[in-house]
Amino acid sequence: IWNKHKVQKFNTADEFQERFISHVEWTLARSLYNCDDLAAYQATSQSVRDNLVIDWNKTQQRQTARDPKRVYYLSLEFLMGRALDNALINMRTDTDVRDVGDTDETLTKGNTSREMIKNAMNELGFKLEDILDEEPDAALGNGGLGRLAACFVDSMATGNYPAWGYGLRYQYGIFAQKIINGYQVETPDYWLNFTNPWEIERAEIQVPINFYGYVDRGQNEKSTLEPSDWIGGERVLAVPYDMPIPGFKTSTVNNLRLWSAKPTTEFDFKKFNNGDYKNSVEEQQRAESITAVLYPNDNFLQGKELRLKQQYFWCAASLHDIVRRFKKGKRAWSEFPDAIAIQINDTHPTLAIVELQRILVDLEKLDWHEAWKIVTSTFAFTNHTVMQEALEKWPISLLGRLLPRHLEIIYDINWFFLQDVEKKFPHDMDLLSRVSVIEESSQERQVRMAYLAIIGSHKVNGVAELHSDLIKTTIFKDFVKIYGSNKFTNVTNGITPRRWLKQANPKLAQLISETINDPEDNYLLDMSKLTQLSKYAEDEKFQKKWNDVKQFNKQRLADLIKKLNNGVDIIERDHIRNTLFDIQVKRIHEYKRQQMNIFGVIHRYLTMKELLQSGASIEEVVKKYPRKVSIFGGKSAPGYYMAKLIIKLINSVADVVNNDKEIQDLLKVYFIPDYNVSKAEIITPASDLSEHISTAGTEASGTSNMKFVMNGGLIIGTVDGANVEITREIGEDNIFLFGNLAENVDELRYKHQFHNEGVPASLAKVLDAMQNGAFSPQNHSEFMPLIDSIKSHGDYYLVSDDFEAYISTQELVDQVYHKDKKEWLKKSILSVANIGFFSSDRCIEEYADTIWNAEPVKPE
Ligand code: 26V
Repeated sequence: IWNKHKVQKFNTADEFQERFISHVEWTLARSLYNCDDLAAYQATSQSVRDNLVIDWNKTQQRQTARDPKRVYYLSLEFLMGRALDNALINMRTDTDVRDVGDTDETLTKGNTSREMIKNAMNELGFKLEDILDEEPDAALGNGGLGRLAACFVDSMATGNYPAWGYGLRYQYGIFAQKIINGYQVETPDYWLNFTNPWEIERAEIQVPINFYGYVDRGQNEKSTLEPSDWIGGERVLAVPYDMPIPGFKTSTVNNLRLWSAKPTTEFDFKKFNNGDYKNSVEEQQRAESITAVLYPNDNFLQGKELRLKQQYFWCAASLHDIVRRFKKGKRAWSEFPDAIAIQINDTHPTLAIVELQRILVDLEKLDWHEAWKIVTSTFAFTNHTVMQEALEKWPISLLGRLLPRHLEIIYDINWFFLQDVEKKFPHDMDLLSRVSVIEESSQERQVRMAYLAIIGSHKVNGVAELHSDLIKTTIFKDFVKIYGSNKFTNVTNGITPRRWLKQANPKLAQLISETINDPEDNYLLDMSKLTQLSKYAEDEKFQKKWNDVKQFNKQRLADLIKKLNNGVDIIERDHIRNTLFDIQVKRIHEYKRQQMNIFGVIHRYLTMKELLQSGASIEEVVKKYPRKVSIFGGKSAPGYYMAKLIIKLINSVADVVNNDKEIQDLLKVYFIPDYNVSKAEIITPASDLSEHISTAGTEASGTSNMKFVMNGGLIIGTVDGANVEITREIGEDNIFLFGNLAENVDELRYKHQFHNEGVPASLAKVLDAMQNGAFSPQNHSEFMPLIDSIKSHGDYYLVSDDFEAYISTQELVDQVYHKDKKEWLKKSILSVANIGFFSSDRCIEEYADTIWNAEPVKPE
């Protein structure tokens, strides 16, 4: 009977329409006559989700049956963006796709379900593009780290790995950014407002999570190493919401499990009996605050209790889930690391290490050392930053109050670790205090989460070669001495070419598949196929097609900017073709040096003005400074004063430059408000040039650099993060590198501290103009903090050391772009041809082979 009534996928345009209408009428309880774009988006998503759920169930059954080693990717952030278009690209139908009007003879072969649905929607009176635009971004992340996790789940599904992501279902994602009078204003991102068709609530699963309370060691004073009872003081429930993650060209659909907090149905009877009904309910309601909001800091730590609560809530719920699944297999505990690999995305999930040790010792009664061996063989840790201010530390008092038993366990882990160190390096008290998990030097003792993560893992990796080398010689140097260097490794980041090429840049994807004769888009699974483009790099006909795609994408971005700019064009239509689009979009941070970029813009503006005032004609000016638009975008942490001031400066410069009649269309500046994943899909394909200009040694990898190159943009950048490997892959002729090297940064900073050498003339000119109120006529001192940070506070990010090289490299860019279009196009084509290495598929394979020891489970 079950077989007779088996649910089925829609496979044809006709079946899709039928499914769509039934969702409009049943799921949404509306009629076709009352179906706007939002409802159509929801009904389409529900329909597509139906197909995915069928494969999701099959995938999970297959994995249970074959019982392979499973991978769990723990990340506090998953910056997913929109799901529908991606699902349409990835979704598998059960039979060949039958499009609108197809006959047996014209039947479309292969996976063209996106086209089929587009046409089917058309027949129903909807435009797919408009429908897609109704979807809010799932913006459960800050920046690179969160987007990396999203690319990874895509690649893990595509590679058929039995892998789940675990995270939190924040009710509010990263704030929406408004720009008001040039200032960033944060507004809440209530993304679940119209319900989320991509999530499946598993209300039947409720994991109780405890906080506070005390440890009960029974009658006799036993050692903390013996099983102990933790009597929790506050209890909340963790409920999972699952999001299907479809792979590309495979029926594997993996799971992203996000936890949401809700009150227990237990009730404080004491309060209730005292007649305090209202308060006892209110206290329960507070449970929900745990998953209410994503912390909007990037690379910056604020030791907030609620953040630690989020971390434990999520680690405990995920570990409970993982252990429950393991126990169903009835295997010995010693086999746990053969069955499970857990990757922790930065130190945010480090409590999971402690929680597993607690489960094994306190609840499962394993011997301490036996348990610890299991724990350390299971976990691996990825570091994403060397910035001191981002390294997580938690005060002992806070951790001990919230998680009293976990603090004991941390002390014991540290005790055994330090004993091992003492054995290896006797009497080196300095070393012991340097590597201790407990930092004693600050006024309050703190737990150093990165050290705990290293000690509790069998592998530690950085995210680009330069970064992985750097952590071995700086922040984790002592641990290399203790463990040897094999424990430390590199896995260079990657990005998914499905979203960042096929979805974001359909025109380029089509040109590529035509050119390399790959109508089925297999190159998206094997990006080395792109090297076939090299032979067309100097082919004029091909260059023209390539250029046309870029023009189309620049026009698309110009349209978006016009919409955001109250319907006013920034660049005249006719000029888009010969205007260089220079883009820097990423979180606003002093280390990423958006300030250097805008100083460069000011420098260009002032020099152009000087030329004009000395009698030069527009034509003469254009020769030296061809048309250019400088586009910025990105969010600042709400409490990051300097970053917010940089945003204001960009907008103030835009005001002056864009309204300067004399300058005409030669130079424009625009700050795109509320930069997010769906905007990035429009912005990235439109760049001629993008900026990745962090102080050498500060940007661990960067991933937008890869996205821009994959879309045919050239890079101006420093010798930092993945720029180094991008250069190696695409060739140094095809990238504009400049600036000091990481190895010289310490020396330069030292120099600034003790010898005031002043700033180069080119930069002085810029800072003087700012100081004279050129961009803040109402308040001449508005931008003083930015000036002072360079002139008086040691120029920590070394803007003055790199500025002249930056300016002259920009001038080189201008010359190549405007004098030799063919040369430019050649560089662009060769860049795309050789960017294959940066597919996140390669990256996941490296993790699987060298860290997880996990194999794909292929659908038959
Ligand atoms: C750290 C913290 C500290 C506590 C408060 C909130 C918070 C939020 C995020 C972070 C993560 C900082 C590390 C990070 O995002 N690193 C970025 O990781 C990217 C992916 O590996 C990499 O491309 C970027 O270069 C790196 O900055």
